[in-house]
Amino acid sequence: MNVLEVSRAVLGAFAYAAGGVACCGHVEAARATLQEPDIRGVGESVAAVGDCDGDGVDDFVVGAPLSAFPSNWAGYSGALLYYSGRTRTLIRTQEGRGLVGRDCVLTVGSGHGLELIYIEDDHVMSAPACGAVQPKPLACFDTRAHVAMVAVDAASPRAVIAIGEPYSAYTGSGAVGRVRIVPVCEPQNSVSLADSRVGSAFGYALCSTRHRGDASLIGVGAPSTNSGDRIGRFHVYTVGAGGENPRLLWTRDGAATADGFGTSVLAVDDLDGDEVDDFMVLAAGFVQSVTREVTAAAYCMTLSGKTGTELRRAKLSPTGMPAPLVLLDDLNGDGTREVARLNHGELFGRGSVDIVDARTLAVIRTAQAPDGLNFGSSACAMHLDADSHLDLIVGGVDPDWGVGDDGCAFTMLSSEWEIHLLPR
Ligand SMILES: [Ca+2]
Ligand SMILES: [Ca+2]
Ligand SMILES: [Ca+2]
Repeated sequence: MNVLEVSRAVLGAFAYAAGGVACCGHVEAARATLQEPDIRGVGESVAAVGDCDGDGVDDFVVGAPLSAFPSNWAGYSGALLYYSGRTRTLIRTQEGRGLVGRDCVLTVGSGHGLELIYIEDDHVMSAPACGAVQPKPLACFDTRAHVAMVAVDAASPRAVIAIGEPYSAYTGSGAVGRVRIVPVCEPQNSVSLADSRVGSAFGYALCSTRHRGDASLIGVGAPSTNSGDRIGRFHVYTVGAGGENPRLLWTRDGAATADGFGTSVLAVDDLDGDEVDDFMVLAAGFVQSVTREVTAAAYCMTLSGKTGTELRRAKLSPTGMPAPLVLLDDLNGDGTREVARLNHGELFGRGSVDIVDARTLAVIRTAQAPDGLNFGSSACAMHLDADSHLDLIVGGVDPDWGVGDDGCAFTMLSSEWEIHLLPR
Protein backbone atom coordinates (compact mmCIF):
# COMPACT_ATOMS: atom_id res chain seq x y z
CA MET A 1 0.00 0.00 0.00
CA ASN A 2 1.49 3.37 -0.96
CA VAL A 3 1.14 6.64 0.96
CA LEU A 4 -1.94 7.68 -0.98
CA GLU A 5 -3.65 4.40 -0.24
CA VAL A 6 -2.96 4.91 3.47
CA SER A 7 -4.42 8.41 3.45
CA ARG A 8 -7.42 7.13 1.54
CA ALA A 9 -7.98 4.29 3.97
CA VAL A 10 -7.80 6.66 6.93
CA LEU A 11 -9.79 9.55 5.60
CA GLY A 12 -11.94 7.98 2.95
CA ALA A 13 -10.55 10.27 0.29
CA PHE A 14 -9.22 9.13 -3.04
CA ALA A 15 -6.58 9.98 -5.56
CA TYR A 16 -4.47 8.00 -7.93
CA ALA A 17 -1.63 10.42 -8.18
CA ALA A 18 -2.09 13.80 -6.50
CA GLY A 19 -0.20 14.38 -3.27
CA GLY A 20 -1.15 15.64 0.18
CA VAL A 21 -2.05 13.85 3.39
CA ALA A 22 -4.17 15.57 6.01
CA CYS A 23 -2.48 16.16 9.37
CA CYS A 24 -5.31 15.58 11.80
CA GLY A 25 -3.45 16.66 14.96
CA HIS A 26 -2.67 20.02 13.41
CA VAL A 27 -6.28 20.59 12.43
CA GLU A 28 -7.61 19.67 15.85
CA ALA A 29 -5.16 21.97 17.63
CA ALA A 30 -6.32 24.85 15.49
CA ARG A 31 -9.92 24.11 16.40
CA ALA A 32 -9.46 24.05 20.17
CA THR A 33 -11.07 27.45 20.59
CA LEU A 34 -13.91 26.94 18.11
CA GLN A 35 -16.74 29.41 18.81
CA GLU A 36 -18.90 28.81 15.75
CA PRO A 37 -19.28 26.00 13.20
CA ASP A 38 -16.19 25.48 11.07
CA ILE A 39 -17.60 24.23 7.76
CA ARG A 40 -15.10 22.28 5.65
CA GLY A 41 -15.00 19.64 2.99
CA VAL A 42 -18.04 21.22 1.30
CA GLY A 43 -19.04 19.32 -1.83
CA GLU A 44 -17.83 15.83 -1.00
CA SER A 45 -21.40 14.73 -1.77
CA VAL A 46 -24.54 16.31 -3.25
CA ALA A 47 -28.17 15.15 -3.68
CA ALA A 48 -31.65 16.49 -4.39
CA VAL A 49 -33.87 16.15 -1.30
CA GLY A 50 -37.38 17.24 -2.29
CA ASP A 51 -39.04 20.50 -1.31
CA CYS A 52 -37.90 20.96 2.32
CA ASP A 53 -38.85 24.65 2.69
CA GLY A 54 -42.25 24.29 1.00
CA ASP A 55 -41.75 26.92 -1.72
CA GLY A 56 -42.64 24.55 -4.55
CA VAL A 57 -39.11 23.94 -5.84
CA ASP A 58 -37.05 20.93 -4.80
CA ASP A 59 -34.07 21.65 -2.59
CA PHE A 60 -30.70 19.96 -2.28
CA VAL A 61 -28.17 18.90 0.28
CA VAL A 62 -24.39 19.30 0.16
CA GLY A 63 -22.17 17.12 2.37
CA ALA A 64 -19.34 18.80 4.34
CA PRO A 65 -17.68 15.92 6.23
CA LEU A 66 -14.70 17.88 7.62
CA SER A 67 -16.91 20.33 9.51
CA ALA A 68 -16.51 20.84 13.26
CA PHE A 69 -18.89 22.41 15.78
CA PRO A 70 -18.39 24.07 19.18
CA SER A 71 -20.34 21.21 20.76
CA ASN A 72 -17.74 18.72 19.51
CA TRP A 73 -14.69 20.61 18.33
CA ALA A 74 -12.45 17.61 18.95
CA GLY A 75 -13.64 15.72 15.91
CA TYR A 76 -14.91 15.87 12.37
CA SER A 77 -18.64 15.99 13.11
CA GLY A 78 -19.40 16.66 9.49
CA ALA A 79 -22.47 18.51 8.29
CA LEU A 80 -25.27 18.37 5.77
CA LEU A 81 -25.90 21.80 4.24
CA TYR A 82 -29.46 22.26 3.02
CA TYR A 83 -29.82 24.68 0.10
CA SER A 84 -32.98 26.18 -1.37
CA GLY A 85 -33.43 25.02 -4.94
CA ARG A 86 -35.26 28.26 -5.76
CA THR A 87 -32.77 30.79 -4.39
CA ARG A 88 -29.64 28.56 -4.19
CA THR A 89 -28.97 29.95 -0.70
CA LEU A 90 -28.28 28.03 2.51
CA ILE A 91 -31.46 27.12 4.41
CA ARG A 92 -29.90 25.32 7.36
CA THR A 93 -26.86 23.40 8.52
CA GLN A 94 -27.33 20.02 10.14
CA GLU A 95 -24.52 18.89 12.42
CA GLY A 96 -23.47 15.25 12.23
CA ARG A 97 -21.80 12.89 14.64
CA GLY A 98 -18.74 11.95 12.63
CA LEU A 99 -17.69 12.67 9.03
CA VAL A 100 -21.33 13.14 8.00
CA GLY A 101 -21.70 13.69 4.29
CA ARG A 102 -18.54 11.86 3.28
CA ASP A 103 -18.26 10.02 -0.05
CA CYS A 104 -21.87 10.12 -1.25
CA VAL A 105 -25.45 10.88 -0.36
CA LEU A 106 -28.62 9.86 -2.17
CA THR A 107 -32.39 9.70 -1.82
CA VAL A 108 -34.92 6.90 -2.28
CA GLY A 109 -38.72 6.92 -2.18
CA SER A 110 -40.93 9.75 -3.37
CA GLY A 111 -43.00 12.72 -2.16
CA HIS A 112 -43.27 12.96 1.62
CA GLY A 113 -41.77 9.47 1.93
CA LEU A 114 -38.43 10.57 0.52
CA GLU A 115 -35.54 9.14 2.55
CA LEU A 116 -32.04 10.57 2.64
CA ILE A 117 -29.32 7.91 2.68
CA TYR A 118 -25.95 9.17 3.88
CA ILE A 119 -22.78 8.06 5.58
CA GLU A 120 -22.02 8.98 9.17
CA ASP A 121 -18.63 7.82 10.44
CA ASP A 122 -18.70 4.05 9.77
CA HIS A 123 -22.46 3.69 9.24
CA VAL A 124 -24.91 4.14 6.37
CA MET A 125 -27.85 6.05 7.81
CA SER A 126 -31.41 6.60 6.59
CA ALA A 127 -33.60 9.55 7.64
CA PRO A 128 -36.52 11.55 6.21
CA ALA A 129 -34.98 13.72 3.50
CA CYS A 130 -35.91 17.01 5.16
CA GLY A 131 -34.54 15.92 8.54
CA ALA A 132 -35.93 16.32 12.07
CA VAL A 133 -36.59 12.60 12.67
CA GLN A 134 -34.00 10.34 14.30
CA PRO A 135 -31.97 8.57 11.61
CA LYS A 136 -31.70 4.79 11.60
CA PRO A 137 -28.64 2.77 10.62
CA LEU A 138 -28.86 0.62 7.49
CA ALA A 139 -25.37 -0.87 7.48
CA CYS A 140 -21.97 -0.46 9.05
CA PHE A 141 -18.39 -0.76 7.78
CA ASP A 142 -15.19 -2.33 9.01
CA THR A 143 -13.09 0.63 7.88
CA ARG A 144 -13.59 4.32 7.13
CA ALA A 145 -12.23 3.94 3.61
CA HIS A 146 -14.02 5.23 0.50
CA VAL A 147 -17.59 4.04 0.01
CA ALA A 148 -19.79 4.24 -3.09
CA MET A 149 -23.59 4.05 -3.09
CA VAL A 150 -26.35 3.90 -5.66
CA ALA A 151 -30.11 3.58 -5.36
CA VAL A 152 -31.64 0.63 -7.18
CA ASP A 153 -35.20 1.27 -8.38
CA ALA A 154 -35.16 4.40 -6.20
CA ALA A 155 -38.84 5.36 -6.34
CA SER A 156 -40.17 1.88 -5.57
CA PRO A 157 -41.55 1.04 -2.09
CA ARG A 158 -39.08 -1.86 -2.27
CA ALA A 159 -36.14 0.45 -2.96
CA VAL A 160 -32.74 -1.05 -2.48
CA ILE A 161 -29.35 0.57 -2.18
CA ALA A 162 -26.10 -0.95 -3.35
CA ILE A 163 -23.11 -0.05 -1.16
CA GLY A 164 -19.64 -0.47 -2.61
CA GLU A 165 -16.77 -0.98 -0.18
CA PRO A 166 -13.70 -1.24 -2.41
CA TYR A 167 -11.35 -1.55 0.57
CA SER A 168 -13.69 -3.38 2.94
CA ALA A 169 -11.38 -6.00 4.42
CA TYR A 170 -7.59 -5.93 4.59
CA THR A 171 -5.86 -9.23 4.13
CA GLY A 172 -2.12 -9.79 4.35
CA SER A 173 -1.73 -8.92 0.68
CA GLY A 174 -4.21 -6.04 0.30
CA ALA A 175 -7.86 -5.02 0.51
CA VAL A 176 -10.75 -7.07 -0.83
CA GLY A 177 -13.77 -5.18 -2.13
CA ARG A 178 -17.42 -6.07 -1.79
CA VAL A 179 -20.83 -4.70 -2.73
CA ARG A 180 -23.74 -5.03 -0.37
CA ILE A 181 -27.30 -4.92 -1.68
CA VAL A 182 -29.45 -3.57 1.15
CA PRO A 183 -33.28 -3.35 1.08
CA VAL A 184 -34.03 0.02 2.72
CA CYS A 185 -37.04 -1.33 4.64
CA GLU A 186 -35.44 -4.68 5.53
CA PRO A 187 -31.71 -4.02 5.89
CA GLN A 188 -31.29 -7.30 7.75
CA ASN A 189 -31.98 -9.07 4.45
CA SER A 190 -28.94 -7.68 2.66
CA VAL A 191 -26.78 -9.82 0.39
CA SER A 192 -23.15 -9.32 -0.66
CA LEU A 193 -21.34 -9.54 -3.99
CA ALA A 194 -17.61 -10.19 -3.81
CA ASP A 195 -14.59 -10.19 -6.08
CA SER A 196 -11.86 -12.76 -5.63
CA ARG A 197 -9.08 -10.37 -6.72
CA VAL A 198 -7.22 -8.71 -3.87
CA GLY A 199 -6.70 -4.99 -4.55
CA SER A 200 -9.24 -4.79 -7.37
CA ALA A 201 -11.19 -1.97 -5.64
CA PHE A 202 -14.38 -3.87 -6.52
CA GLY A 203 -17.28 -1.52 -5.73
CA TYR A 204 -15.29 1.70 -6.22
CA ALA A 205 -18.05 3.02 -8.52
CA LEU A 206 -21.64 1.85 -8.90
CA CYS A 207 -24.61 2.47 -11.19
CA SER A 208 -28.04 1.00 -11.70
CA THR A 209 -30.94 0.89 -14.15
CA ARG A 210 -34.31 -0.81 -14.48
CA HIS A 211 -34.26 -4.03 -16.49
CA ARG A 212 -37.10 -6.28 -17.55
CA GLY A 213 -40.17 -6.54 -15.29
CA ASP A 214 -39.19 -5.84 -11.71
CA ALA A 215 -35.53 -6.69 -12.26
CA SER A 216 -32.71 -4.15 -12.22
CA LEU A 217 -29.14 -4.10 -13.48
CA ILE A 218 -26.32 -3.06 -11.16
CA GLY A 219 -22.97 -2.06 -12.66
CA VAL A 220 -19.87 -2.38 -10.48
CA GLY A 221 -16.53 -0.74 -11.29
CA ALA A 222 -13.29 -2.37 -10.10
CA PRO A 223 -10.49 -0.08 -11.33
CA SER A 224 -7.84 -2.39 -9.87
CA THR A 225 -5.05 0.07 -9.26
CA ASN A 226 -3.56 -2.26 -6.67
CA SER A 227 -4.44 -5.76 -7.84
CA GLY A 228 -1.81 -8.15 -9.12
CA ASP A 229 -2.80 -7.83 -12.76
CA ARG A 230 -3.90 -4.15 -12.51
CA ILE A 231 -6.68 -4.82 -15.01
CA GLY A 232 -9.66 -2.55 -14.43
CA ARG A 233 -12.98 -4.37 -14.73
CA PHE A 234 -16.66 -3.58 -15.00
CA HIS A 235 -19.18 -6.18 -13.83
CA VAL A 236 -22.94 -6.14 -14.46
CA TYR A 237 -25.39 -8.04 -12.26
CA THR A 238 -29.12 -8.58 -12.48
CA VAL A 239 -31.16 -8.38 -9.29
CA GLY A 240 -34.84 -9.07 -8.69
CA ALA A 241 -37.24 -6.68 -6.97
CA GLY A 242 -36.12 -5.91 -3.45
CA GLY A 243 -32.57 -6.94 -4.32
CA GLU A 244 -33.29 -10.67 -4.56
CA ASN A 245 -31.16 -13.23 -6.37
CA PRO A 246 -28.24 -11.17 -7.65
CA ARG A 247 -26.56 -12.88 -10.61
CA LEU A 248 -23.52 -11.90 -12.65
CA LEU A 249 -24.56 -11.13 -16.23
CA TRP A 250 -21.19 -10.22 -17.78
CA THR A 251 -17.76 -8.74 -17.07
CA ARG A 252 -15.68 -6.45 -19.29
CA ASP A 253 -11.94 -5.76 -18.92
CA GLY A 254 -10.27 -2.41 -19.53
CA ALA A 255 -8.26 -1.84 -22.68
CA ALA A 256 -4.83 -1.54 -21.04
CA THR A 257 -3.04 -2.43 -17.82
CA ALA A 258 -3.41 0.15 -15.04
CA ASP A 259 -5.74 2.41 -17.03
CA GLY A 260 -8.21 2.63 -14.14
CA PHE A 261 -11.13 1.27 -16.17
CA GLY A 262 -14.19 1.43 -13.90
CA THR A 263 -13.35 4.59 -11.93
CA SER A 264 -16.68 6.12 -13.05
CA VAL A 265 -19.71 4.22 -14.30
CA LEU A 266 -23.22 5.18 -15.43
CA ALA A 267 -26.26 3.44 -16.89
CA VAL A 268 -27.40 5.32 -20.00
CA ASP A 269 -30.29 4.88 -22.44
CA ASP A 270 -30.45 2.01 -24.92
CA LEU A 271 -27.87 2.99 -27.52
CA ASP A 272 -27.86 -0.10 -29.77
CA GLY A 273 -31.62 -0.65 -30.02
CA ASP A 274 -31.81 -4.02 -28.26
CA GLU A 275 -34.22 -2.67 -25.62
CA VAL A 276 -31.69 -3.09 -22.81
CA ASP A 277 -30.17 0.02 -21.25
CA ASP A 278 -26.46 0.37 -21.90
CA PHE A 279 -23.50 1.62 -19.86
CA MET A 280 -20.83 4.29 -19.94
CA VAL A 281 -17.55 3.49 -18.19
CA LEU A 282 -14.52 5.74 -17.73
CA ALA A 283 -10.89 4.74 -17.49
CA ALA A 284 -9.27 7.65 -15.66
CA GLY A 285 -5.83 6.81 -17.04
CA PHE A 286 -2.76 6.88 -14.89
CA VAL A 287 -0.35 9.74 -14.35
CA GLN A 288 2.89 9.49 -12.34
CA SER A 289 2.57 12.07 -9.57
CA VAL A 290 6.26 13.00 -9.59
CA THR A 291 7.12 12.97 -13.28
CA ARG A 292 3.57 13.64 -14.47
CA GLU A 293 4.23 11.06 -17.13
CA VAL A 294 1.09 9.51 -18.59
CA THR A 295 1.46 5.76 -18.29
CA ALA A 296 -2.01 4.66 -19.34
CA ALA A 297 -4.47 6.48 -21.57
CA ALA A 298 -7.83 7.73 -20.31
CA TYR A 299 -10.99 7.03 -22.26
CA CYS A 300 -14.76 6.91 -22.11
CA MET A 301 -16.41 3.70 -23.36
CA THR A 302 -20.02 2.72 -23.95
CA LEU A 303 -20.98 -0.93 -23.56
CA SER A 304 -24.01 -3.02 -24.51
CA GLY A 305 -26.03 -3.64 -21.36
CA LYS A 306 -27.04 -7.05 -22.69
CA THR A 307 -23.61 -8.48 -23.56
CA GLY A 308 -20.86 -6.06 -22.47
CA THR A 309 -19.74 -5.60 -26.09
CA GLU A 310 -17.97 -2.29 -26.69
CA LEU A 311 -20.19 0.12 -28.59
CA ARG A 312 -17.96 3.18 -28.81
CA ARG A 313 -14.80 4.61 -27.27
CA ALA A 314 -13.47 8.18 -27.05
CA LYS A 315 -10.07 9.31 -25.83
CA LEU A 316 -9.90 11.70 -22.85
CA SER A 317 -7.19 13.77 -21.26
CA PRO A 318 -5.80 11.59 -18.48
CA THR A 319 -6.19 13.00 -15.00
CA GLY A 320 -5.90 9.87 -12.92
CA MET A 321 -8.90 11.19 -11.01
CA PRO A 322 -12.42 9.85 -10.70
CA ALA A 323 -14.91 11.97 -12.62
CA PRO A 324 -18.61 11.75 -11.79
CA LEU A 325 -21.01 10.97 -14.62
CA VAL A 326 -24.59 12.25 -14.43
CA LEU A 327 -27.52 11.51 -16.72
CA LEU A 328 -29.22 14.66 -18.07
CA ASP A 329 -32.05 15.01 -20.61
CA ASP A 330 -32.09 14.45 -24.34
CA LEU A 331 -30.73 17.87 -25.27
CA ASN A 332 -30.22 17.32 -29.02
CA GLY A 333 -33.47 15.52 -29.75
CA ASP A 334 -32.02 12.21 -30.97
CA GLY A 335 -34.02 10.15 -28.47
CA THR A 336 -31.20 9.39 -26.00
CA ARG A 337 -30.28 11.37 -22.93
CA GLU A 338 -27.00 13.21 -22.71
CA VAL A 339 -24.41 12.79 -19.95
CA ALA A 340 -22.60 15.40 -17.87
CA ARG A 341 -19.01 14.29 -17.41
CA LEU A 342 -17.07 16.12 -14.70
CA ASN A 343 -13.37 16.76 -15.12
CA HIS A 344 -11.62 17.36 -11.84
CA GLY A 345 -8.69 19.09 -13.48
CA GLU A 346 -6.39 18.37 -10.54
CA LEU A 347 -3.22 17.79 -12.55
CA PHE A 348 -4.01 19.46 -15.84
CA GLY A 349 -5.54 22.81 -15.00
CA ARG A 350 -9.05 23.94 -14.28
CA GLY A 351 -11.98 21.63 -13.71
CA SER A 352 -14.76 21.54 -16.27
CA VAL A 353 -18.03 19.93 -17.27
CA ASP A 354 -18.47 18.26 -20.63
CA ILE A 355 -21.99 17.60 -21.88
CA VAL A 356 -21.56 14.39 -23.88
CA ASP A 357 -23.86 12.84 -26.46
CA ALA A 358 -24.11 9.28 -25.11
CA ARG A 359 -24.69 7.86 -28.60
CA THR A 360 -21.67 9.39 -30.36
CA LEU A 361 -19.54 10.35 -27.32
CA ALA A 362 -19.13 13.78 -28.94
CA VAL A 363 -18.83 16.68 -26.51
CA ILE A 364 -21.67 19.03 -27.38
CA ARG A 365 -20.96 21.63 -24.71
CA THR A 366 -18.19 22.46 -22.24
CA ALA A 367 -18.06 24.83 -19.27
CA GLN A 368 -14.93 25.71 -17.29
CA ALA A 369 -14.95 25.95 -13.51
CA PRO A 370 -13.51 29.02 -11.77
CA ASP A 371 -9.73 28.88 -11.53
CA GLY A 372 -8.14 27.87 -8.25
CA LEU A 373 -11.14 26.02 -6.83
CA ASN A 374 -11.56 22.29 -6.48
CA PHE A 375 -14.26 21.00 -8.77
CA GLY A 376 -16.05 17.81 -9.70
CA SER A 377 -15.79 15.54 -6.67
CA SER A 378 -19.54 14.88 -6.76
CA ALA A 379 -22.55 15.79 -8.90
CA CYS A 380 -26.29 15.30 -9.23
CA ALA A 381 -29.00 16.47 -11.61
CA MET A 382 -32.30 18.07 -10.61
CA HIS A 383 -34.71 20.81 -11.72
CA LEU A 384 -33.71 24.24 -10.43
CA ASP A 385 -34.79 26.77 -13.06
CA ALA A 386 -38.07 27.09 -14.91
CA ASP A 387 -37.21 25.22 -18.11
CA SER A 388 -37.92 21.52 -18.61
CA HIS A 389 -34.26 20.44 -18.63
CA LEU A 390 -32.40 19.05 -15.65
CA ASP A 391 -29.84 21.31 -14.01
CA LEU A 392 -26.62 20.26 -12.34
CA ILE A 393 -25.21 20.56 -8.80
CA VAL A 394 -21.46 19.94 -8.55
CA GLY A 395 -19.31 19.50 -5.46
CA GLY A 396 -15.68 20.58 -5.31
CA VAL A 397 -13.53 19.13 -2.57
CA ASP A 398 -9.91 18.06 -2.73
CA PRO A 399 -9.93 14.25 -3.13
CA ASP A 400 -7.04 14.08 -0.67
CA TRP A 401 -8.78 16.15 1.98
CA GLY A 402 -5.77 18.37 2.59
CA VAL A 403 -5.53 20.61 5.65
CA GLY A 404 -7.76 23.66 5.28
CA ASP A 405 -9.80 22.14 2.49
CA ASP A 406 -12.94 24.24 2.78
CA GLY A 407 -14.42 22.81 -0.39
CA CYS A 408 -17.20 24.41 -2.39
CA ALA A 409 -20.28 23.60 -4.41
CA PHE A 410 -21.58 24.91 -7.71
CA THR A 411 -24.77 25.03 -9.72
CA MET A 412 -25.03 24.84 -13.48
CA LEU A 413 -28.38 25.80 -14.98
CA SER A 414 -29.54 24.27 -18.26
CA SER A 415 -30.76 27.69 -19.43
CA GLU A 416 -27.16 28.92 -19.77
CA TRP A 417 -24.79 26.07 -18.78
CA GLU A 418 -22.56 28.39 -16.81
CA ILE A 419 -20.98 27.44 -13.52
CA HIS A 420 -21.97 29.44 -10.42
CA LEU A 421 -20.30 29.15 -7.03
CA LEU A 422 -22.82 28.59 -4.24
CA PRO A 423 -22.72 31.04 -1.32
CA ARG A 424 -21.77 29.64 2.07
CA1 LIG B 1 -37.80 24.38 -1.90
CA1 LIG C 1 -28.82 -1.64 -25.46
CA1 LIG D 1 -29.49 13.08 -27.15
